[in-house]
Formats: sequence, C-alpha cells, structure tokens
Amino acid sequence: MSINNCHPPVIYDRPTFQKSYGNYIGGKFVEPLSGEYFDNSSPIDGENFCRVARSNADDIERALDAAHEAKDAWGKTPVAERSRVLNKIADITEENLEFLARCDTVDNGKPIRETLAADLPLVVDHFRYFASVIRADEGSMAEHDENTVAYHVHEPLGVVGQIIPWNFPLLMAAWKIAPALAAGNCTVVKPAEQTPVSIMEWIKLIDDADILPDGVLNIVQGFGPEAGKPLAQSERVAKVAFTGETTTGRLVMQYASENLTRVTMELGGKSPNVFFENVMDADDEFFDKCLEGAAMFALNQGEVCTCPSRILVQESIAEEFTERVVERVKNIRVGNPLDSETQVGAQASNDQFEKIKNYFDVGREEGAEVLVGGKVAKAKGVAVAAGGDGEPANKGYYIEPTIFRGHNRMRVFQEEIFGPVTSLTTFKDEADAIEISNETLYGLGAGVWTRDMHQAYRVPRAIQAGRVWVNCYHLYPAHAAFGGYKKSGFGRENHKMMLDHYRNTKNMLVSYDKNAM
Ligand code: TXE
Repeated sequence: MSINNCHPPVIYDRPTFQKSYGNYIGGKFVEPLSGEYFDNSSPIDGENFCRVARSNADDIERALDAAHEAKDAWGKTPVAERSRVLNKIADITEENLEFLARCDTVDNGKPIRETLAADLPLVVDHFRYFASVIRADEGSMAEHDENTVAYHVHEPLGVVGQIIPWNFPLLMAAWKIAPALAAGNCTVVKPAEQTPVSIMEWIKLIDDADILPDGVLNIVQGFGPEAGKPLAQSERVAKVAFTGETTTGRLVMQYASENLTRVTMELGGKSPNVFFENVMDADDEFFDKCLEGAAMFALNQGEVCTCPSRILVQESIAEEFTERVVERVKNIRVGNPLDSETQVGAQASNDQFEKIKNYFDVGREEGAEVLVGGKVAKAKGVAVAAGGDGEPANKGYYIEPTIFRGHNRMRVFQEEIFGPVTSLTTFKDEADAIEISNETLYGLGAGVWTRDMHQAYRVPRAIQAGRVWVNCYHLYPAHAAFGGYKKSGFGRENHKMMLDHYRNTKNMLVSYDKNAM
C-alpha cells in the first residue's frame, strides 16, 4: 500500500443503493422486528442516502435461532465442501470488486484507490487463505504406551458473535467471518452503525449465488448498546470477537463474562514509527521509502488501529528528516474519495471529524507545535456549502494531514486520535527509542526503519507490540498474525493460528489393550 499517485485519473460513480436495508437472517432479508430504522449518511457529503434496520435484542434472538438451527449441519460439513464455499465467496467478491469498492468508499469515505487496491483484494485473499488452510489442517496423535494413544481433534465452537468496526467495513468483516466459517461455526455479525451498507450489498451477491446454507452467516444491523450488547451478553454464543475502542472492548468483555463466553479483542493503538540515523541518505530509494513510511499515518485518513501515530526520529537527523517528511505531507491530496487521485478522503463520521478537531485544540493547548496541517481541509472535487462563519466550506468531513511536534507525555502522543494525525518527537539512542516506543498503554503496531541488520532484529524484539514492521509498514497479508499486547487487546486475527480461537480441542485417550477389545 502506498499513498503515491496513480494514473490515469478516474472519477468513479456512486453505486445505486436501496432506500432501505433490513437484516440478513436464516438466508432471508428481513425487516427489524420493531420496524425501526436509522438514517445512514455518506461522509463524502454528510447527506443521508438510505435507512438501515435499528435492531434490538429480539432481532439478535431471531438470528441466533437461525444460527443454532444451522450449526450442526455446517459443523459436520466436510472440510473440502466448506473450503469450496469460502473459495466461491472469494470468487464472487473478486468478480464484483469494483462495485463493492465503490460501496465501501461511499459508506466510509475512504479513497477508492485504497478500496480497489487494498481493502477488497485483501477480503478476497482472506477467504482464499482460510479456504486453503483448513484443507491442510490436521489433528495429532501421540502414543502414551504401546496400547494407549492420545488423539487431538478440533471441533467447532458452534455459534459465535462478531462485532465489526467502521474503519474497514468489508475487510474487518472478512477477517472475522472467514476463519469462523472455515472452522465450522455459524455466526451472527453486527456491523458498525456508521458503515452498514457495503456488507448488505456483499451478502446480496453471496445470497444470489446460493452457496451458503441458510443460517450459517447472519447479519444484524444496529447500534452497539441495542444490538451489540445483547449479542455479547447472550448465553447462546460460544465466543465473541470484537474490534473497536478499548473502552467499548472492556464493556463487551463484561457482558461476555456473565456467561464465561470466550472473547478476542482487537482494540486501540498508538503505534511508534522509529527512524534511526542510518536511514538518512538524501538520494537513495530506501530513504524515499522511509519518508513514505513516515507519511503512512495519513493512510485511510488515519482511521487504522495500527496508524503510525507517533514518529520517533533520531536527534542527529531530526531536522532534515522532519523537513523532508513535512514537504511530502504537504503534497498529499485530500479530496473526493471517488476520485482515483485522492489520497486522503473523508473521515468516517461527523463524530470522528469533531473528535479530531478537538485534538487539534488539545495539542495546541498543551504546547505541541503544528508542523503541517492542524485544520479542516479544503478537499478537491467535493461539494461546498456555506460554513458556520459565512466562509464556504466542504460538505463532508475532511481533515488536513497533520504533524504535531512535542514530547511523548503529551495527550496527542498518548491518546488514540484516529485521524490523519501523527506526533513527532526525537530520541538520542537505541535504548531511548525503545523506552519511548513502550511508554504507552497500547501495543498493537510499530515500525522500525534501519539499515543495520542487528538493530533490525534487536529493536523489534524489544518493542512491546503484536505487529512490528521493519523497513515497511501497513502490509496485511492473511498469513501474518495480527493482534495486540497490553491495552490493544488479545487473541490474534489472520494466520492459521487464529483457527484455534474458533474451535475446541478434544483429546481422546484410547486404550487398545487387547483385553478391552
Ligand atoms: O467505536 P466502538 P466507535 C476507536 C477510535 C475511534 C473510537 C470510537 O479511536 O475514534 O474507537 O469509535 C459496537 N456493546 N476505534 O465509537 O464504540 C459498535 O456498534 C456491544 C478503534 O465507533 O468501539 C461497532 O459495531 N457493541 C478501532 C463496534 O462496537 C458495541 C475501530 C465499534 O464501536 C457497544 C473503531 C456495546 N456497548 C474505532 N458499543 C480499531 N481498533 O480498529 C459499541 N459497540
């Protein structure tokens, strides 16, 4: 993934959406039982474009009924057949990639270049990866003595609940759905209320192909406290998978603990991106890659839990490095997310927009220096309306990529802003870099940039984070484990090890003693 320009420039059309979206339960598109809906807007212009089911505990129960009805058959479906279904889902997604990318872009505000080149291809890859690993998956056996054998086999959990965030609507859903189904579970999925639509367009395509047995995958729309809570609280789910804010994760764990339901948590982050002095070389390709790596905080408008939201640069190169990064960030194009040249689109919601603007005040008040950005953006190709002070302003939620300079104790270095904002500070030596990196509640991602191969091993080992990129950033292949240390959560996503979060291991200890047979 890169935020470089791509050519030729194209402005993509908005898809034609339905006026109204219900839930998908038991293989049917159904209205919410209460008959209530909420309005859904696009962050591109802030305008409502459809309404979506405002579900409650009754809808969750209905989805759980459907999932429980389907679970025995799906759990016993031969692995080869489950794999075929996942591969078919991948094929359908790939055949409709551009359409789904446009849906995600309109609903979330992220640039089409990213949904086309990253989000949707990664969705496809994810289903293919889990379709493959279950074919190669095996149990184990060990001899206890000459007559006695211990077998280990895997069994699906049954029905699981999955709560999805809004920052990668389809990709985060795929990260959860693919392994759950691969391991033989049925699922009830609660998408984020900010981005409910692309998953409904996706499930329509899957439903049309008639490949997924009814009740295996159910989607219930609505708000967290009304639909997410009863899902997490239900004694009818064997596991809850959650991605979202750390404080919400704590609540979801409390709900799940009522029934001792197992949970996995992907939570917030404040990832350090560390640049050692040996990267400095004004002209070479690697140094250019480092500058690109520093600018990656603006990718997906900074709405990524691994956003490299703290830049740590060695003192000896800080001045020139900072100047070069600022120069690059000034050239990032903020604009209409449907324009293929746009690098930074709209923040996903008005709440998010307001939250980021508030952090501009926080940063300034605590004495952080704004090196670039620090305000609402004039986005290219976006409708304008009269602003509050009479000045024309963009409709929608656009923020200038921003770099603060300050020290690691400041709130803008410690709190998750979830916008195209990073905070830069300096370090003296390697030990200092490690100390500052780890001086955070979080431990999700980190970046280390160095030409020293010993440092390239030593430093990532010392950083307390579940994913450390070395000389690269923001790559998410399905076969690389992803997850947090500290307050960034626990459990892993991606990688075949994740299957173990979606199944039980049974040990059968069998005596073949001849007297017993
Ligand atoms: O997240 P929430 P929000 C962070 C980011 C962002 C902040 C707020 O810093 O600014 O969270 O975003 C569901 N019971 N991340 O408020 O609330 C909700 O409906 C059960 C980081 O949108 O965590 C949605 O489906 N479910 C992040 C999901 O939880 C509940 C991604 C996420 O919403 C619930 C998103 C409840 N009581 C935001 N309340 C990441 N780690 O990638 C809400 N939900």
